[in-house]
Amino acid sequence: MTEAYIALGSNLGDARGHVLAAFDALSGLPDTRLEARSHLYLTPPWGVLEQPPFVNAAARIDTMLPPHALLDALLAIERAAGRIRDGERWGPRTLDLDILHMSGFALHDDRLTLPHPRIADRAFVLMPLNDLAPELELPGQGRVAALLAALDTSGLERLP
Ligand code: A4P
Ligand code: MG
Repeated sequence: MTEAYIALGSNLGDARGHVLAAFDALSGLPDTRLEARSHLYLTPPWGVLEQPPFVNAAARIDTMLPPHALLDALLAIERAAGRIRDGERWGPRTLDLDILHMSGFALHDDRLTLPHPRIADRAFVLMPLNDLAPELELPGQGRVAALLAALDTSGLERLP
């Protein structure tokens, strides 16, 4: 089994509902166990500012799936949630599932980069990840709690 961390995000339609449904979809993946889910956070848009706020969260799974098979499974969950890719980078989406880290894997090809290369500048990723793994050392980036401490988190709101 490989331990993996997944980032969940949505800012279209019932964003909270999309994220909660995505936790269920993760727990239904083959050869995979959903081990933990973070709190949900309401977060200001990052990158493209003219879009609705996001609901973000993180999950820890144990999986037998190799990285690219896990990516394919996550893309299928996104499609099932009605995700349409119109080519706009960082634009609004019903559901975004990114692999943040898979224990023991460092790789970079045209489909997948592990660990996810943009964790360190994103409070909306680090805040929920810190719920699950403050001591996690992300190869090449640093320890989760320390990365989070370096960012402004004033705009993030933990949802009940
Ligand atoms: N890909 C490569 N590495 C990975 C990985 N580790 N995990 C490839 C998942 N996918 C990976 O993804 C495009 C392709 O990246 C995938 O098909 C896969 O082959 P995408 O999600 O469509 O990418 P994108 O959105 O166009 O760009 P990017 O940089 O991945 O954007 P993000 O990171 O998805 O950011 N603000 C807030 N507050 N909360 C958010 O959740 N999200 C975004 C989108 C922008 N602003 C946000 C949020
Ligand atoms: Mg993505």
